[in-house]
Amino acid sequence: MSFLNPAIRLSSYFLPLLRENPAEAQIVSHRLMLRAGLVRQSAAGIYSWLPLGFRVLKKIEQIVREEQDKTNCHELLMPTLQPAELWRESGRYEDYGKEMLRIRDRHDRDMLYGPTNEELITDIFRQSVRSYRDLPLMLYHIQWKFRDEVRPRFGVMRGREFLMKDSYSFALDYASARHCYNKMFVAYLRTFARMGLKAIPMRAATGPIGGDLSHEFIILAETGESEVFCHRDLLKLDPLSSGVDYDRDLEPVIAPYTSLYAATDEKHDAATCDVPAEALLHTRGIEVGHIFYFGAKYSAPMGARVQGPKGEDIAVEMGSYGIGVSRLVGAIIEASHDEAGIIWPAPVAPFKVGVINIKADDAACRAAADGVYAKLAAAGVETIYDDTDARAGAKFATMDLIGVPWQIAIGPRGLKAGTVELKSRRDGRREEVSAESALARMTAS
Ligand code: 5CA
Repeated sequence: MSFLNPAIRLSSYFLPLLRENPAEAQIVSHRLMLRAGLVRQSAAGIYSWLPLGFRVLKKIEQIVREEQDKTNCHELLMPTLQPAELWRESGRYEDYGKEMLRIRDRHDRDMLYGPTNEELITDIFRQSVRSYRDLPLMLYHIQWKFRDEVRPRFGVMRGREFLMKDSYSFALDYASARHCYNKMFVAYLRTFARMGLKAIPMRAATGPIGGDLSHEFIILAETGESEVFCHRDLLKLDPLSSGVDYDRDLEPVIAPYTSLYAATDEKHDAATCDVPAEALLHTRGIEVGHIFYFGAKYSAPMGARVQGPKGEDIAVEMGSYGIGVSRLVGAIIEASHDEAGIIWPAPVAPFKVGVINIKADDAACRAAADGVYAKLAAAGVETIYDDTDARAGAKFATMDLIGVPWQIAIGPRGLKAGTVELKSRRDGRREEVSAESALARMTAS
């Protein structure tokens, strides 16, 4: 069930489409996001999410949330603005450099727009958790971040303001911390697979987050910003082929992934790469997630300590785990489009069905189309109904552009024969079927 308005008439919707390709867009996802009325830029790397884009963003967010919740990671919400003091405690305030947007409030206090939340969550943890009995603990939020990137580009792919899901784990010892890491590893595989993406976990550099163990989750794409090396067989694995029990040892679950070579260019080492030339993929990709284990990097300087079973004082072992929620919208389009527009995978599609009245000025067609729309709406099928008086060709082009998985077109010829046209956006297949059978198909799953 979705909380999004299930049924929309295009005549009263806000869907500002662009007929021409916007000059500023260098990659297809950016072009299509602007053309299909998903986003509008308000400043370099900062975007408003228009109604259609907002729906997709919320769908992605919900899949991310469901898979996090299954790992027993708990959702909270931290603010976007953070006090500089916390970052002085960890030593990152100066280190973070120009990417951090620094703000001074009216009392001359140094603040910042959070680029990530390790310090803030560690502060929340240390105020309340004192005993090993409360560990392990995993918390996450889905919140806007700001990084003053030197070169924001490719639309929402490399934005300055962007939506991230970030989780944080607190554990008593290394083994428990690794279990948290493995949980997130598996949850990420499942999350991206549910969106129709093949995300490959790769050994990666840790950058300003720190630590010495991290994996980036990468979607292969020529337009991606990361250069990657990996074994072809990784593409054959299906994370959804079996269920998962997060309380069990997860090493056997991640082994099929970690035992095959996969590394981003910073970690790639031709000397240790054991992949035969014909099985090695050397290509580019989009980083949609990144998980880190960094031990006591924040807990030690910030005093996030608990009492162990023998009364000893222990700095907790931490990890953090990010997903680029807004970047995923672009990444999914890069992976799924054609020359006519976006092809949404069903689980993230803004609507399931587009209803088209082919002959706007025909009373019988209008009545039939209204009827189909009303039934879909009543059944709670997410539907967008093109009830405008645009030409049929323009209506089909709009539905193709916005990428709704199914189209039901109602016209005079079909009405006579007692049929509507049901089209699948993904393979372009058209079928003449009765309105009842089209409705039954759309409400079935
Ligand atoms: N604190 C850690 C994990 S919570 C962290 O910040 N990791 S990160 O830097 O790798 O970011 C997590 C994810 O956010 C990335 O994998 C990427 O998908 C997304 N992301 C990072 N920078 C941007 C950006 N400028 N625009 C859009 N998405 C971004």
